[in-house]
Amino acid sequence: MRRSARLWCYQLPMDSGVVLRGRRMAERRGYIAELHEGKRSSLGEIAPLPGFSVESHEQAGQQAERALADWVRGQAFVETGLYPSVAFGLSMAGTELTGILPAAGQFRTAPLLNGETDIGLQPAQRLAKLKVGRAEPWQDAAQVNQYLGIYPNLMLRLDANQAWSLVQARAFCRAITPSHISRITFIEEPCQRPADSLSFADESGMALAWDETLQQAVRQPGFRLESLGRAAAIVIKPTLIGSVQRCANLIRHAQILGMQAVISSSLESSLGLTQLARLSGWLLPDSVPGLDTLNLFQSQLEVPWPGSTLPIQLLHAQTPVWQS
Ligand code: OSB
Ligand code: MG
Repeated sequence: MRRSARLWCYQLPMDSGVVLRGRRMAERRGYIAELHEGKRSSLGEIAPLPGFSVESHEQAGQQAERALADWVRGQAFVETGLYPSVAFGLSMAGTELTGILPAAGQFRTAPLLNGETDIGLQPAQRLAKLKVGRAEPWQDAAQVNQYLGIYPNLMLRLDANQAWSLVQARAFCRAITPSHISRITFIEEPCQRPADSLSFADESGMALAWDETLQQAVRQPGFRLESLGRAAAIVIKPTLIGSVQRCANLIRHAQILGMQAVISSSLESSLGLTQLARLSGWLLPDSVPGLDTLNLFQSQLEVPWPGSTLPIQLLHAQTPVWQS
């Protein structure tokens, strides 16, 4: 069947308050790969996340062009040697093209709380996510206590982004109302050092999730999930991990080890985010993904997120940066 492909480049303005690893992010840049084969077509997002991805925007674009040119000439996508963001975007477009990726998805995600306890949450909300580690540990704990006190059915995922020493993590835990500990489904990366996070989880009884530690460890050749040490969960950011196949293998491995897996956003546009919701619904039908990042943008891209009222920027309003 006849193949053709295009590569688009997008730039989306972000909300003024988006800060990532201490850097303000005024806009998000990335690429969209478009595949055509016979009558079918599909899209995939390639958007390295500055400060998190090893590859730059430019490196990802150049590699994507080469891989797409090979694909148009009849080769299959080979993920070895591809940057994670490129492997993810191309394999996503591939699974959509062949109809493997179901159209239905898990669009119910864990909402990111913004620290104002009086707003937003429906009384029926059962799961939300709260960032900690930015204020003093006792202040974070007070906020957790407040949310769990106000919403008796709420469970919380916490994310400290490796902010604490073991001493600070202990101070946080001491200030949590003891009966609330079991309503923290997990805390992502409490400590600067993974070994301290493991000690903290052991002594506090709080369930631990790897995020940064996992994204970094998968880059080592011969990586094995067991080597990370016992945690209750792993957070998988496919743009930082790689192909759909690699994410699926990781999920299967986590399940064998009795770990929960959660698919999460790397600030993809609405196009990539809706595909992540479909990927999560497909590979993890019982899991709520961490995809509540659309509202950090001022507009969507091409594919709307169900129910979102943000304006939609269309790909075809631009010209592709490459085609074949
Ligand atoms: O800290 O987990 C993070 C998004 C981009 C970069 C880093 C992070 C995130 C998220 C995504 O928090 C949302 C989620 O995981 O629920
Ligand atoms: Mg995290």
